Amino acid sequence: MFNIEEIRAQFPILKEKVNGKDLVYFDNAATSQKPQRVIDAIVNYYTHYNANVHRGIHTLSQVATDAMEVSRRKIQAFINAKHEHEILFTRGTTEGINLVAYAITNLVNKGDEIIISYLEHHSNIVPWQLLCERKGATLKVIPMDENGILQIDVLDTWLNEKTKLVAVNQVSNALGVINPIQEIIAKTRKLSSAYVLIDGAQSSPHFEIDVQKMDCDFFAFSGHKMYGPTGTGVLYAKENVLEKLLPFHGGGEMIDHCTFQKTTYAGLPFRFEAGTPNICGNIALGEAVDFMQEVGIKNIADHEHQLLEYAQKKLLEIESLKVYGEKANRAGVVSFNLQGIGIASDVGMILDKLGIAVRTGHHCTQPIMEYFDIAGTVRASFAVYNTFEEVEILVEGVKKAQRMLS
Ligand code: C6P
Repeated sequence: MFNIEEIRAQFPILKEKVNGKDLVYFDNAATSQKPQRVIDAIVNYYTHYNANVHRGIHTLSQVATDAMEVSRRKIQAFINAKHEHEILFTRGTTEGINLVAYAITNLVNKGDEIIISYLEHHSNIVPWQLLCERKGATLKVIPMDENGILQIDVLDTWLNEKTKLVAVNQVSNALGVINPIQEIIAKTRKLSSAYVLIDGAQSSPHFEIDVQKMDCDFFAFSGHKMYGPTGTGVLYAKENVLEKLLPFHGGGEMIDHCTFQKTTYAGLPFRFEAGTPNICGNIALGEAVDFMQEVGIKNIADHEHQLLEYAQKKLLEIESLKVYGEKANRAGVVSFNLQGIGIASDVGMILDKLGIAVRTGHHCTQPIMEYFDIAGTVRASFAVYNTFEEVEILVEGVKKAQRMLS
């Protein structure tokens, strides 16, 4: 049974006061709050078994190694990957995408094409621009309409033997639009031999993820947006694809044998995990996955969907308020502006005084803002612990901002 009070009781930060008011945290797309069990996992690691992993014969090192590898298997199950060595620990989505953009360097040639979409976060734009510059390849961008819906028909003519990679997000962080990734993957498989990378930063906190069913080659996501610690993330990649890639970082742990003349590399996943990893973060991420599984991913998705619908309905009752992507199928995010009144950050600052945390600005998606000819939006993003009462506080806060800025 889904009991919101029991869930909220697990998040100590929700008892904080901000500017003398109860905290209302609607900046979950930036980073979510952490349940006590995740915080405890961090404290427990440093209190009882802090040691480096995969290196020591001593007991603590083995305990830490086992705990981190248990976490890798939890994540494998969470996204239904076939093999645990297809789970690479990263610092977050950004690092996962950069890893792929570097590691496929030798598979991309002059004149090849990489396709992304208009709805991408800068993390899924810039690494591909850098790759295109290095290799003389071309970047193509799937257009969108005024509802933030991708016009994927272009793929019917764009996909061919020159296409090396298609990289799109499952959910847009700026608008919350859910993209038709199954159709994009199906078209890509039918018309090209390109790899497909899915940026799952904004879907993994909200949806059930099944990478085998999805049939993507890469799926990158951030642990800190799904109740895990900052500095954690995961890159899933198919085993047969990983085998073809260049290592990203060189260093300890990723070698088989190292001489001054030549180095041979370790097996998967360690070839792609050079250096001491974020051991305690990776362990605590496993705890976050347990939290989500115990609440139930479907329960999380249903609750957040209801919050989103309610927030949109109430916000749209405010005169001159525009929701971006209003008509699109969305998850987790409502992005809006009070048209003709102040700028997004003015609204955000007034909300902050009321204890309400939202993000304002371009959300690292400047092309989307340029499309709508705006500097930014006010973005409220939801997590499992948010309530309908909090949505009402937000709506009253926006009305107050409107009065103050008119
Ligand atoms: N979006 C937001 O407030 P990192 O920072 O590596 O954990 O995630 C990058 C990233 C990549 N793709 C998408 C779709 C994202 O939303 C993000 C992070 C945050 O919207 C911080 S800019």
